[in-house]
Amino acid sequence: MNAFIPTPRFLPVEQRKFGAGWGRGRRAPGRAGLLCFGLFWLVVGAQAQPATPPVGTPGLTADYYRGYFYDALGFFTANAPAVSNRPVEQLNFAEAETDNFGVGPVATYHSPGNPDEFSGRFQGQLYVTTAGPHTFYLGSDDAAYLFLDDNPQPVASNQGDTFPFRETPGSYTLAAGLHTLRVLYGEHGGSQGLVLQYDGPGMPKQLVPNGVLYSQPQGPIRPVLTQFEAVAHNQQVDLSWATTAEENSVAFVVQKSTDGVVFTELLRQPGAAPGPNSYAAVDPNPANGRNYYRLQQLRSDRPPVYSPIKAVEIVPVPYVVSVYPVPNNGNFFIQVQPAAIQSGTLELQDITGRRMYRQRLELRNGAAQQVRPNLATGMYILYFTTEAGTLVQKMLLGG
Ligand SMILES: [Ca+2]
Ligand SMILES: [Ca+2]
Repeated sequence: MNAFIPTPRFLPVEQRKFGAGWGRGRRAPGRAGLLCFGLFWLVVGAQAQPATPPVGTPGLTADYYRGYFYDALGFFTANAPAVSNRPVEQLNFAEAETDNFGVGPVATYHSPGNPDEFSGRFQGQLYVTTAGPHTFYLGSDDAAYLFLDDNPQPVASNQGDTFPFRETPGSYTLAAGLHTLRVLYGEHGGSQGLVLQYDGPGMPKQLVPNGVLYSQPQGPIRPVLTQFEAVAHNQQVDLSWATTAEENSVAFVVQKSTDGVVFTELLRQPGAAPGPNSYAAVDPNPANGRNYYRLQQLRSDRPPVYSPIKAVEIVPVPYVVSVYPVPNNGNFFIQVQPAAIQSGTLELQDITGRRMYRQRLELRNGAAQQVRPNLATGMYILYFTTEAGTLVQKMLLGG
């Protein structure tokens, strides 16, 4: 926790000019202008409106096949799947000796909880919220191949069937927007697993979340979440997100974490169908160091959908009290960092320890405050006390 901020606070925007809050702006088709919601500014531009494509369905679809594919990619077109178009939220089949894929008798050899010799094809589209280099981490037992954008070269692959669960990274630079994604996989014998993680601009390594996966393998769709950003600003974190479509959207919950694993609710904002919408919020009290944020969309038609996790570094500001100028004409300035310290008490004693002057100072977000004690020229002892501590120093007034 930031020791200089006494209590966490989340006040609606209108209650506190620089406090926490949330806001939403709605883009109306064909309108241009500037909308302002207190802290939150949204510039909207006129856009051509093409025929409306359907709202994307989160997750991927899986086709499961009898038999092991032995790294022959033509296996998936030469054979008919035994199970088609099964919804899969994300590729998170941790290695196990149980039937973690739920394939049952699709496996050539299966006893309850021990399937061997099956293959799988997982397809859909990946929405990239922030353009730039990404690294995909393909973990599998046995072989697996990841393809993006229908490129015949895999971004990452684990070939063969002689290794235990193995993770292979592959780098790929992606434009913002939708990209086709296909993973080909097979389990020969023993345990089996398949996990797809990634990292990218502002994103720590994480499971590819269901909020950026869409189960339609091709064709135009309207993605739900198109942007989620968390940016450090004056020891606070500015959060913003945008949607193009919001059917069945009950609420957005901003969740935060200091370890990237355990998330707690920071605030929630009702969703607003049909979209598009833009939202913004502020975390006024992030911890020093790394803070993680993600968005949970609560929906009336299905389990929650999650955004990618964004990481923000808060660099602590050292406690500094500046008293100047030296020499002075009897008046002087006090300035305090970090700016979150809002007030302090000044006392001037003469050299015998008698209190000669006392004043409470409002520090106004780090701005220098002038002090006019109107005392005789001479040496004094200055005491300045804030929530962060007490400064004691000799001070020559009017010297
Ligand atoms: Ca097995
Ligand atoms: Ca295996």
